[in-house]
Amino acid sequence: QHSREGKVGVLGCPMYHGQTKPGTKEGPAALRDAGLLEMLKDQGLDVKDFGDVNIPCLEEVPLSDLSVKNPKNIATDVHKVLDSGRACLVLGGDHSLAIGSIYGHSLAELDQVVVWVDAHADINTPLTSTSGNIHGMPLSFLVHELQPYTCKLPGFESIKPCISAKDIVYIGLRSVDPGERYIIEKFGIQSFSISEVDKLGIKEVVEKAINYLDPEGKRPIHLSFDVDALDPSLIPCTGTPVLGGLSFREGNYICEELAATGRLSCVDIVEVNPTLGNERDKEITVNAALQIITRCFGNRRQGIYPKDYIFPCP
Ligand code: Z70
Ligand code: MN
Ligand code: MN
Ligand code: MN
Repeated sequence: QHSREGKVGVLGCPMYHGQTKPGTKEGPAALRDAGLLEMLKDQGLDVKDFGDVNIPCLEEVPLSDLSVKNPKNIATDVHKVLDSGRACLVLGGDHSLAIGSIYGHSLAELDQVVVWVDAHADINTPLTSTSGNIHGMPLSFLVHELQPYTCKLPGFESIKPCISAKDIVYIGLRSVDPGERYIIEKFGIQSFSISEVDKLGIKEVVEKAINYLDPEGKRPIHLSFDVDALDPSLIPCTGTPVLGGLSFREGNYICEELAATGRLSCVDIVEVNPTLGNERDKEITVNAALQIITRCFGNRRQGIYPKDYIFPCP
C-alpha cells in the first residue's frame, strides 16, 4: 500500500508567526546549508527537494490573513509531496506549521496517527492559552473532540479537524500548562512525559506508543519532532529550552524505531532557531537535528548498506 520507503521529499517551511522569535524562519536554510540533502542521499535514499512553502510575511498581508494563508499553503504542499509517492520531511519553522502538515497529511492519507515528541504539549486552545502564541496550540485545531471547546480563528476555515484524541501519543513532555493537562486527562490522550521515560525506559515507551496507536501495524505515521524535546545541552538554539530533556540516544532511538515500522510518511522537524546563541551553539544544534533526521529515514546506528551494495571480492 505505502511504497514511500527509500523516497523522501524535502519541504522547507520557514514559519515564524507562531511565536515571537523570527529566527525560526532561518531553520530550513541552516539545515540545508549544513548538507542535509547530501546526507540523505549518502544513505541511499532517493531525495527530492521541493523547495520552501510560500509563507507570506507581515509586510505583505494583514495579520488576520496570515493564519489563513500559512496553514493552507503548507497543507497543499505536504499533500503534493505525499501524492508524489514520497515520504515528506518538513523543515521548520515553528511548531504552528504542524497545523498545515498534519492537515495536509490527512488529505493524502486516511487514518494517520501522530507521534508528538516535544517538551510542550502544544494543545492549548485560543481560550486556554496564556501566551497567545499559535505554536502552543496546533493540536487544538486538529483534534475532533476539542472543537466544541475552542473558537474558530478567522481564516482557519480551510483547516478541518482530522485526528482523534486516541490517535496521538506524546513523548518527552515536561512543560505542560494547566489547561493542556486538563485536556490530556479529559480526552484520554496517551502521554509518555519525561517522567514515564525515566520510569519505563525509552524502549518500553516507544514499544507501548506504537502498539497503542496501531496494534495491527497498518496506519501511516506522522512524527512531529520539536527539537526542544531533546535536552537543551544538545539543542541550544531553540526558542523555549526546558531543562532535563531526552538524551541524544533516546531521541535517536525513537526515530530509529519509528523508521523501522516502514510507515513513517511525514516528519516535521521544528523549532530550530539558528539566530539564537553563538556559532558553536548553532553547529551543535544543527548537527543534532541532522542526525535525528537521518534516523527517521532508516539510517541506523548499527550501520547500514544500500540495497545495491556490491560486496567486493578479489
Ligand atoms: C506554552 C504556550 C511552546 C514550544 C513553547 C509553550 C508552548 N505552552 N511550544 N515552545 N515549542 O505558549 O502555549
Ligand atoms: Mn512544539
Ligand atoms: Mn491526493
Ligand atoms: Mn516545544
